[in-house]
Parts: sequence; C-alpha cells; structure tokens
Amino acid sequence: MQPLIITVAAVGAELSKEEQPGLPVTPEELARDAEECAEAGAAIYHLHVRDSDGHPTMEVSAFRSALEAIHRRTDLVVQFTTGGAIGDPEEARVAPLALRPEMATLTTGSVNFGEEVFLNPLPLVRRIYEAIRAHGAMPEFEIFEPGMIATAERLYAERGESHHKHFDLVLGVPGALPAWDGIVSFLAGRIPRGATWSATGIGRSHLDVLHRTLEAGGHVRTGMEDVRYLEAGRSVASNRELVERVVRTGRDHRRVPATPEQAREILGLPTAS
Ligand code: KMH
Ligand code: ZN
Repeated sequence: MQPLIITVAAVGAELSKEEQPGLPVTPEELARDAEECAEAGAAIYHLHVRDSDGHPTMEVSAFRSALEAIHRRTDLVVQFTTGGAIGDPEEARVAPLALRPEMATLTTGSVNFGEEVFLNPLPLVRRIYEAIRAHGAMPEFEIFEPGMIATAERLYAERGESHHKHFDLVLGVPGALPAWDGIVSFLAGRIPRGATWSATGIGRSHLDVLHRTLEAGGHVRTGMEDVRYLEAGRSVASNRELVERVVRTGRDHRRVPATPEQAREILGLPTAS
C-alpha cells in the first residue's frame, strides 16, 4: 500500500476567525500551522489566504507572503486554490499562479455551494488549466460531482497532457453530492487507471469519509476548510489535531504518512534528489 498523502486544507474562504478562533490567517500563523501539520505527518498544504482584515483574497502579494513564510519553515508541497471564494473574478483566480506553486486546484465544473453557485464554465476551466500548466504547476482535479471526473479526463485529453493525474473527491458540500453510503468506492472505481486520488467529507461527513477512503486505499484531505468539529460538541482547535487523527486512523489501515518528498514522487512532481 502506498504511503498516505495527507493534505491540509487549512483555511478555506468561508470561515471567519470569529467562527473558528484557531484559523491561521496571517502569513506567520499559516507558517506556524504548516510547520505543526508537517511535524504531525502532512505532505500537502492547500492554501487560501486572507487580507489584513481576515477576509479571503486572491491578491498575489498575500499569496507571496504566505508562500515564502511556509517555505521558510517547511518543505510541504504547497497547493494554491484557484477556486478562491464564491464570485471571485476569473483574472483574480489565475493571478497567484504566477508565483509558480507546485500544485493548484482545478474544479472541472459548476456546482451548487450552499445557497450559492461555485461557477466553473468550461471556458474558464480551460483557462485555469492553461495557466496552471504555463506556470509549471500540476493540477489537482477537485471533484464535487461525478461528472467532473469525466470532464477532467476530457480536458486532459483535449490538451494532450501527460502529467500524473491526481483527483480530490470533495463530498458533502451542501447542495452538491452527499457522502452517501458507497459513494467513495463508487467514485474510486471511476478514477482512471494510474491516477491517484484523495477524499474529504465536509462537515458531519468528515470522519465517515476518512474511514471509507482509507478502506478504499485513497489518500486523505482534512483541515478547517472542511470540518469545524472534531466530534459532536467539540470544536477543532488546530489543523494539527486533524492531521494527528488522520495519522492515527491511517495506522489502523497500515498506512504510514508520506513525507512531502514521497508525495512528490507519488504525484510525479519534481523532487529535490
Ligand atoms: N471556496 C470554494 C468556493 C478550491 O480551493 O479550489 C472553492 C474552493 C475550491 O475552496
Ligand atoms: Zn479550497
């Protein structure tokens, strides 16, 4: 069994510091959080950033400060969001890619997102894919609905790509695909041969998706972007404790956390050696 790649979706764009006091929002807080997560066993840091008022932003300078701070303290693979916050303009969603992160997310279709719509028409998806590749990054295909797997495959073929394919199943977003019984193994069965995949459950489904994913041999995403409660009535205090829980649970499935360097090898990213 492959080492377990643990991705931390540390911040997201939806929660405020008032709602989640442990949320890392400044570059220093992000770097400290990333360091703790790396010590606990994480390999990838999925990055959204905030402005000085704590609001989500796609400002390049904010990504630069966070990226530099994280690189000073860790060798985690940093994965930029290109989803940003609902309603972010196209230009803003691709701008930070100029900083040449190793990975970036690519959602391959539109989806209901709470009361709103996470809008990803195909021309925009093509444009983001182009920008990701032009800046030397690898996409992580974000799958909120099953059809997005097929669209990722189509765009990959259309572009004549040969990079390693990595998918992340995001289940349980209100308004999108729930974490129904059997859905993780159903989707895992539709991941193309040779590709890798991780999964996360949003909110209440988080722990169930963790177990189903480990049973199916996938990799795991966790973090405050996805889950606010460790268990009923107990708020998450830090991303570190979420990573620690994945490591403990992974051990029951004989999965050892991948180092960032092992994650790079598994994902076909350039390695230091
Ligand atoms: N904040 C969501 C609207 C991504 O990072 O690529 C989109 C999102 C996906 O978080
Ligand atoms: Zn995100």
